[in-house]
Amino acid sequence: MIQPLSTTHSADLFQRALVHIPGGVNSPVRAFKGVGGGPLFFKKGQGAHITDADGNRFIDYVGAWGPMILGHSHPKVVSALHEQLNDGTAFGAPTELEVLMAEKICALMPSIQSVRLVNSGTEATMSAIRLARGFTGRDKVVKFDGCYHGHVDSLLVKAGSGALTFGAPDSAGIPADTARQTFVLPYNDAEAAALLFAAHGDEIAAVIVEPVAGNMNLVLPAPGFLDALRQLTEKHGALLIFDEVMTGFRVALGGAQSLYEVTPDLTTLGKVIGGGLPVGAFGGRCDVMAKLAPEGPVYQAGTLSGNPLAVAAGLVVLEEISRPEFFIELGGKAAQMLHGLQRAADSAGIPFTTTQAGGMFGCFFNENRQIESLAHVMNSNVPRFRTYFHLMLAQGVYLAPSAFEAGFISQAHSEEDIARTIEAAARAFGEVAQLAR
Ligand code: HOZ
Repeated sequence: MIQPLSTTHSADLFQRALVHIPGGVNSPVRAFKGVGGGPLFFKKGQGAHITDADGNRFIDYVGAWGPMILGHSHPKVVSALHEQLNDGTAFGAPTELEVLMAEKICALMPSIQSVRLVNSGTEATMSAIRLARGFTGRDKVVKFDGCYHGHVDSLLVKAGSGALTFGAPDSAGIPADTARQTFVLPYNDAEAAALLFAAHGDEIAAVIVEPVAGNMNLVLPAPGFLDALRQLTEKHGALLIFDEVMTGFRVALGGAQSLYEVTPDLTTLGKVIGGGLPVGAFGGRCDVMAKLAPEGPVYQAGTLSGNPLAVAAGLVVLEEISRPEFFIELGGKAAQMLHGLQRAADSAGIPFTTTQAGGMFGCFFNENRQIESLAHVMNSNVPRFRTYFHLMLAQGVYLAPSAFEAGFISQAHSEEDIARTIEAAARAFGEVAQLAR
């Protein structure tokens, strides 16, 4: 029997947190409501490992939800931060670092000709939607169910991530009039998109999509889906926005758009480009971006936008991942681990399916080997995931505390980490199978 860890310090901190922080957390998924029990509080991250308040050490497959592609506290990131700390942390005025970051992003993602830095992925998608509306003079936006684009009013409709975890994909507090501006379609359903455009094409400002959906676990785009969105938007004068906050510089150096060879009009970014500090960005076609203030009439601003610390860290990460072999190695690590997990699940007789895009992966307790939509995801055995999650945690493997989040692997995960993860999973699947008997 796998024994639970001692987590009394985390439990105490959670009780204190509950007094002054809503739900005890600063972002809902962290609360462990998707898996039961109380959240762990962390105090240290080094490479592929994180240590909680009780001193328990875990192999980390959350990676701060994406940014930690080099692992925690990478020495080059730490030293860039030290250097920048001595030179100042914010000026509220332009810096050379921002120019370097803009040049780097545009070079690595050629669909981006012009880019603005913001402070989070939510800010990036919110601004991209406003820009698309300002550019087209239209109000309606199309999104896909199970996709999450941050907590933007018009996009928090049938959303993924925490909204899905807690079974409330439509948030309270969003005016009905705002929600009515959003059309929601099933992910990977190009036919539904064609029908919608046939009926409302001249009202639609933009289609926003996660080109690889990472907020309903990990769902890959079906062949032709992204192409169909490209053709429809082009035909009807709407913009195509790829939300690559998660996938950008994560699934491939050029993001999902380079993997699937589809060029969006606008792209939103975050996570990796800040190296673990708060950052976001949106960019794309020059003629569209030119509508932004101070050049154009669409207003957008931010005191800490292009923050020197975040940009200094992000530049180091982008430099490191530009190494030619980087994504081959990263994808190889993920594939090796998923292969091991699949074999372990198969030998325990547990229905299990995995998905992968570069350094992101998905695991489903599901009979279906072809997970293509939110409906497929929802057929997964969530109680079984919860049991598995806690059994992995007890063996020092930290997974996302929700059946509806993607996993992340880093350059720092070693052969030994992967082998230990597979061994732990084999034991966990064994116990899950026993419980099912
Ligand atoms: N929305 C993030 C996962 N898709 C979770 C962010 C957090 O809780 O830190």
